[in-house]
Amino acid sequence: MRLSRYFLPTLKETPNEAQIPSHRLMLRAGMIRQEAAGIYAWLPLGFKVLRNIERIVREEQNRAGAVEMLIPTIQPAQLWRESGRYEAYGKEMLRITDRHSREMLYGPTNEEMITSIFHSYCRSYKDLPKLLYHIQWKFRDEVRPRFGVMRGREFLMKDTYSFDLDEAAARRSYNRMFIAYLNTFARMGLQAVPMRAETGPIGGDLSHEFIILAQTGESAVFCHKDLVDMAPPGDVDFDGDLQPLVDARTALYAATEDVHDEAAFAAIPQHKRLSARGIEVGQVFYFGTKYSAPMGATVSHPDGSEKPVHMGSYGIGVSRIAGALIEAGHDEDGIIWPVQVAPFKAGIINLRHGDAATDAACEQALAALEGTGIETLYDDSEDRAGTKFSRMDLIGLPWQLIIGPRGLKEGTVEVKERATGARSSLPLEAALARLEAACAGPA
Ligand code: 5CA
Repeated sequence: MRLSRYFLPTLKETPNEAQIPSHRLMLRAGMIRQEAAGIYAWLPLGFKVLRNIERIVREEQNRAGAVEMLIPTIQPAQLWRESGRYEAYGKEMLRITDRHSREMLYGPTNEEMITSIFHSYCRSYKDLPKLLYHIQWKFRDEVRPRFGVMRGREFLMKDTYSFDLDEAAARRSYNRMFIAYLNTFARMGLQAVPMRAETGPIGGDLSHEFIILAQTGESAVFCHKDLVDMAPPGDVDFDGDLQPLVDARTALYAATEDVHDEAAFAAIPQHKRLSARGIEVGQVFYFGTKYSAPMGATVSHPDGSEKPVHMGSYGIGVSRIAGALIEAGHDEDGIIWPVQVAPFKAGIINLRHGDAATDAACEQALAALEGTGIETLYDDSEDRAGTKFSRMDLIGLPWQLIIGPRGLKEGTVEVKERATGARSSLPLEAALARLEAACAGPA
């Protein structure tokens, strides 16, 4: 992609409404634009990141045995009256009236609708278990939308719902998601710690939040330090017994502020106690029959009895992760994307636009990189070198290829790794091979 054709409206000034680095950098790097409080347009660079996050989330859901579908954003209020949540949800719910005066709402979550869909088709233990998900926009009229996409009013969520015969089976579904979440966040280069959490308006008595430690996080959290260095489960058999893997993580103390137990925390050896702030990137819930009982979503058991199906729900804040990744990866010059989610894996800087040899070498590099599937942004603008350097650092592409007449005379170009700032001069062919090797491998 040539910058001259792209749409990358970067800002020189730091917008003063932004209080945390990720919000500032997303605005400055031309990733998002605020359209109303807590509502953002995703500009091309931001949208690419969002799609990359979504792809990793989807692949890991599919690997864990969940099945993707898509349900609407607008729902009839009637469904929520059946579960008893219509009034209970309060002002956070955006209520809409259509031309026929029918009460509708913009879904803040989807337990009711998925329960209704499930029950229209599945009536027997033979239909179980089911694990269904979608990736869809939500709306919550938050009291204090802030920190950009971290706490938006409109935001993109992956929500999965499990349907099982009884509590024991429902816990197996819970475990699947628990393990899938650890792998999902690890693939994005994030270390997420599962912590016991409050269930809030979703309900139930078993819940974990997945927390990324960050000074700017909204939640106060407390945990055993060993959890922070634990390796992700990796390639596991999702049909096997996942309980030991879950137990290894839940045996150590970890809780969010709302359910924090001072005495249990004090029992951890002092040097292993971690009291920190964190960003909640996902949450899993087991709530049994909270929705299925009032909504009459029963299934027949092998003994002929009819009982409400046992359910859980499992959310990931897809759009919030874009911000969380920046909180976890930036420096004073800008964003530092991990290769797996980077909007482009490489950027080419042309140091002398109009110089025939430099232009030709840049074109050759662009064709070669894109030919091997490495998405590349070529800064072919007439801006001065300093502007190009700072823009490329700001948008945080993992690799930069810097090409100019002086180097070319000596037969070299420069490769810069954004994360470390390390630069090396080498012939173009060798530089391309280096980038191909660095960007290859499992994304
Ligand atoms: N139905 C359940 C699970 S599917 C549910 O709604 N869970 S939730 O309320 O915890 O939301 C799931 C995830 O969405 C959260 O972990 C968080 O990462 C993200 N999220 C929640 N509210 C917002 C918000 N206002 N802005 C951005 N992301 C949000």
